[in-house]
Amino acid sequence: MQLGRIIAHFGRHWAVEGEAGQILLCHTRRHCAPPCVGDQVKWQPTDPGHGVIVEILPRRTLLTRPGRAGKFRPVAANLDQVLIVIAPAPAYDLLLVDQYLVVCEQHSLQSIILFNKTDLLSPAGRHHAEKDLAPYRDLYPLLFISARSGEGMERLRARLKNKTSLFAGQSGVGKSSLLKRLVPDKDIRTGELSPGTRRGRHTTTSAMLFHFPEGGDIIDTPGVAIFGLAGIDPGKLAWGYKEFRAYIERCRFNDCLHAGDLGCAVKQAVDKGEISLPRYRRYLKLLEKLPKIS
Ligand SMILES: Nc1nc2c(ncn2[C@@H]2O[C@H](COP(=O)(O)OP(=O)(O)OP(=O)(O)O)[C@@H](O)[C@H]2O)c(=O)[nH]1
Ligand SMILES: [Mg+2]
Ligand SMILES: [Zn+2]
Repeated sequence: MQLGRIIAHFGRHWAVEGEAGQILLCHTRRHCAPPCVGDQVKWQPTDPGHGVIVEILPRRTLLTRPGRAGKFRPVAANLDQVLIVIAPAPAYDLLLVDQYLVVCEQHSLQSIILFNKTDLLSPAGRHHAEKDLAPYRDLYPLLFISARSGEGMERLRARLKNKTSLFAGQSGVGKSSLLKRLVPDKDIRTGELSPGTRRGRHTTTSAMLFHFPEGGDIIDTPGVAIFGLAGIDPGKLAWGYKEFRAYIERCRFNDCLHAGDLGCAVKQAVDKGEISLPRYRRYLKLLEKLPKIS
């Protein structure tokens, strides 16, 4: 029996990196729970270049997504942090950012917000973006970066060192392009935005783990599909807005949904300017979305 790490997933097979750095294509034993990228596993060789995964070692953290029949599917294991990438094109959607943040809070994962493609911003556009993102400044690390010009890449490198990080974000925001800069000698595919819609083309099709030369690992993903809000209890959503937490206990009713309920300390904090109004509005929107998607 040997130890290894899952670095990619292809249908019913997983690529396992063995301790000697060799890569094996493995399947799992029948009835074995599905492994995912980032898992430490025990495996046994079968044919040359092939093996079978016999055990998944205990996970430090596990990011899951809602699957069929109310079940959860593992997305990535043993992560330290999630890098939420947004950009001026395709246009950023802060409701989606909040959705990612809530899911990360739920899984006890650190989040870092990366505003990529700063090279595309005019000075006025930059000012506008910084204002839009200001509510996040005190809550999460926020870096303005560019895979093209290299802005902010050193600060990003420092954040990635000796951590296991996962890229999340809409198709076309530049996740794979950033990875290419960070892990230079790898053959990583990136894709142009569609000329008409200015949206990404879903170039990356499965999660894959790469080693960061300075130490640590980075997982590239197809982005949006892996984060769902399904399974989040409406009563727990507010907890995912971490600046609300200090107020939640002070609401008059302990089942307060902070949506116009009587004696709501969260709403009072919004009125006093202690909680950002746009963040609160997005909370209400997500709350409204919840029952429909879970
Ligand atoms: N101007 C500019 N373009 C960038 C930057 N980063 C990425 N791009 C471009 O954005 C497009 C999409 O980049 P990708 O790296 O494929 O995006 P992705 O997030 O991996 O997309 P998916 O794999 O589809 O989820 C490509 O045309 C890149 O060249 C940047 O910093 N500035
Ligand atoms: Mg990609
Ligand atoms: Zn309340």
